[in-house]
Amino acid sequence: MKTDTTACILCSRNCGLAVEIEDGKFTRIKGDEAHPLSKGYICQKAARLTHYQSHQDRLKYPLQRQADGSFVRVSWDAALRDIAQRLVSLRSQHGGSCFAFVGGGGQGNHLGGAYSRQLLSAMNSRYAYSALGQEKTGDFWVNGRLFGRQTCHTTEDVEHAEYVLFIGTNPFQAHGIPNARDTLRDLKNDPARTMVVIDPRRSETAKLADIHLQLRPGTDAYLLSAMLSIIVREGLHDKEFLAAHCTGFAEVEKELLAIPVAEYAQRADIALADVERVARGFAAARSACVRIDLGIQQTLHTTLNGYLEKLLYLLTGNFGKKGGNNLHSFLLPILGHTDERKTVKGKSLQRTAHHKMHPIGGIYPPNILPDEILHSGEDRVRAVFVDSANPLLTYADSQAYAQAFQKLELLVVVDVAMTETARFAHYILPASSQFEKWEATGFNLEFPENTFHLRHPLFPAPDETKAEPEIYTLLLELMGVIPLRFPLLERMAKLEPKASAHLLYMGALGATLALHPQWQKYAASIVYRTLGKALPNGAAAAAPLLPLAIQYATTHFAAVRRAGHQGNRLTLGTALFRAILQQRSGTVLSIHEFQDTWSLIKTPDRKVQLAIPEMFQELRALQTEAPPGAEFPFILMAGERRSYNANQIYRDPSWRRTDPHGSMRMHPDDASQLGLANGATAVCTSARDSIRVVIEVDDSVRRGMVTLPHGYGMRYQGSDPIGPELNRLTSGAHCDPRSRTPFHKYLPVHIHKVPDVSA
Ligand SMILES: Nc1nc2c(c(=O)[nH]1)N[C@H]1C(S)=C(S)[C@@H](COP(=O)(O)OP(=O)(O)OC[C@H]3O[C@@H](n4cnc5c(=O)[nH]c(N)nc54)[C@H](O)[C@@H]3O)O[C@H]1N2
Ligand SMILES: Nc1nc2c(c(=O)[nH]1)N[C@H]1C(S)=C(S)[C@@H](COP(=O)(O)OP(=O)(O)OC[C@H]3O[C@@H](n4cnc5c(=O)[nH]c(N)nc54)[C@H](O)[C@@H]3O)O[C@H]1N2
Ligand code: SF4
Ligand SMILES: [Mo]
Repeated sequence: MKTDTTACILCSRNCGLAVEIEDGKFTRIKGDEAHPLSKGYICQKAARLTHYQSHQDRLKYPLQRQADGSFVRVSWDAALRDIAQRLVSLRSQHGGSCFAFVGGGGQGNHLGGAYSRQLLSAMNSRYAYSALGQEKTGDFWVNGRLFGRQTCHTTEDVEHAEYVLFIGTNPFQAHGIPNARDTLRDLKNDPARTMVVIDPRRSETAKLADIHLQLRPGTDAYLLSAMLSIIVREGLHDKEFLAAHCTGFAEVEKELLAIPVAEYAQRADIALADVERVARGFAAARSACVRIDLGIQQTLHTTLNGYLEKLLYLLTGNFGKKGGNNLHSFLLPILGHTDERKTVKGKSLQRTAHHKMHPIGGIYPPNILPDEILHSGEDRVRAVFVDSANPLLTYADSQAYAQAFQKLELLVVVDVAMTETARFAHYILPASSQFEKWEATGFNLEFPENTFHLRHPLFPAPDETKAEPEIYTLLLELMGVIPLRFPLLERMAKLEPKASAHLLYMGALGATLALHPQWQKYAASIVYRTLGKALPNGAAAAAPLLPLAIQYATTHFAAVRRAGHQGNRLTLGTALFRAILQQRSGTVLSIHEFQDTWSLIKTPDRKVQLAIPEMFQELRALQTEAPPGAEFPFILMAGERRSYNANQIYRDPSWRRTDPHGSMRMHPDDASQLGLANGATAVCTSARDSIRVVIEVDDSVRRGMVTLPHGYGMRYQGSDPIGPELNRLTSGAHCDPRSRTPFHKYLPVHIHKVPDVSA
């Protein structure tokens, strides 16, 4: 038996874990007290990680699909050579935009993304599609306008705020905030602090709240704009803050004063007095912050919701301060900046061939990908790599995805498991699990103290599995975009790092890339093959963290020093890199001061640009928007976070202690009207398709609203789908027109009782 440390890979919190291992298996999993952020905290899902590490769907060998749909085992060499050759030939025949990359990292594995991203460069394509493009890109778009860059991402100081507003998020189940259940309990138990939840369901979080505004689904834009209007009408905005740190307030104020507050409160089905109470309470608090998630990001007015939510803390001066919302630093560059109005060297950003859609934060929206493959134009997408994602179950419109993936000339899936998506692939490449390789998450979203956890392998990589850094580097070599050897860099890498502080290596790397600028995009694989080989304990995959740590330490010099790392302007980054390599429970990267928010902002004058004309237009359009029609009697929240779902990461259904069917929650009055009792089977029909569901009568949902969990529908060991195949019901077109993120939380449906066969 050995004990070791690692982190949970099931959600963006990546809590530190202390594990016991025997015979190559986890025998005990608990929170790691030494983890600088989670400090021993975990939720019920982490203790079941054995179900991720070892299960019957794990892939062992590269597989190639045969004409009859079956798969045969092939060698890595044969698979990668054929893939490389087909990619090169597609690129020369059709140009790089025939290639798209999907995924590139789940909840805990972003180190591989530094390598897989290089394949887009090798293909001369920008088409990076990922799950972020179906939830967060509307938010990133707004950040770009307000703060100057889409990489300016905000966090919320829930632990210290006097007044906390949770809008469209259920942290008790979904987490997303530090040590969620402890943090929520602290909030609840402190009479001096107020917790408000805006959610159409009396969620587990709402049950702990001081105030719950149980609004009508999809009406957040009405409710939030009414709150903002009350704030400016009553002069509750922070005039000093606005004058010092923002531009454009006068224009925003004019728009907000035009809002018919009482009418909008009614539209959201919230008593005006309650709207006023929350608006006034939030504005008056000494510190207040807003935490949001899918409840406003995957429903009507996605992008506008993101704007209004941010105006709440900006107009009240709760930005750049303790207990407010703040910008934060990133170590791994998981987001880019792609302003659709700008041109690069006279050309506008690469828009897609069919939908003419631009990327946001460097990411294209999965809602459009099937059309980009299926259209008949010469410039359609013909080859796709899927890595760390299961789009056949998780992206809108499963049928369209199935049809599109069948049409591809080349589909390669890199995964640890035989997934629903992998079944469509020409090649399936088996990845080592996240406990069998060096890994890390780029979800370092904290401020003022930010952390990073480089995880070391706990188990040897089994069978023929390989880690992504090796897979993608081999591919680049076979495609001929990088050479096999870098003699100078290899020599420099071997120098004792303590004496040279890696600086000689970095100098040689800089010189090599200056001499061969065409290799710059492949720096990750180059440092992996050279510096990587010289790193202790086989940590080659971590090599790209050296240049990233240097960059981080240069940008956040004082904050990195404040976290206890020692060095001067030249050596601090290499010291940070060594700390990351050595500290097995995670490293505090930086400790900022709240006023540093103003150095993280990227507008030329370091002021927040409050006025966004496109958002004013959407705000005005609310006034004339028709209320929803009556053809579909129910609004389905398609994708709820519960105790026993974790995206598509666990496949073996025996991990669940409850809710084996992933049942549909329905209000008792609705259930009795339809003649449905607990456990009854019903058919749920959207404009797209129908699925069978099992009913769970539950008075936490509003009347007219039903919910189904996200993260079911797997065919474990080739079984029938287990639980709802949710995205058979959704469609690509049901989405925000600006960001193209789906309205999964607002899916109009019919529900019918399945006639009792025995009757
Ligand atoms: N247990 C578990 N935890 C997870 C995951 C998981 O699969 N399982 N997945 C992780 C991932 S990838 C993500 S992105 C996060 C998502 O985390 P959350 O967004 O917090 O979780 P959801 O349950 O999808 O939705 C949040 C809430 O939105 C509410 N809602 C629905 N419609 C509306 C509306 O119109 N307005 C408002 N204001 N609220 C609405 C729902 O009732 C629900 O309580 O969770 C992460 N954590
Ligand atoms: N209708 C509806 N659809 C939704 C949602 C919803 O609420 N409603 N939620 C959406 C959200 S917010 C998200 S984030 C997405 C999530 O959906 P996806 O982006 O598809 O991600 P996961 O479900 O996490 O799937 C992760 C895949 O990575 C594989 N994997 C695990 N470890 C490794 C590894 O080390 N290497 C490789 N190569 N693969 C690995 C797993 O086996 C799994 O197949 O789903 C979205 N889909
Ligand atoms: S699922 Fe999320 S909150 Fe729960 S232990 Fe894992 S990382 Fe922590
Ligand atoms: Mo997500």
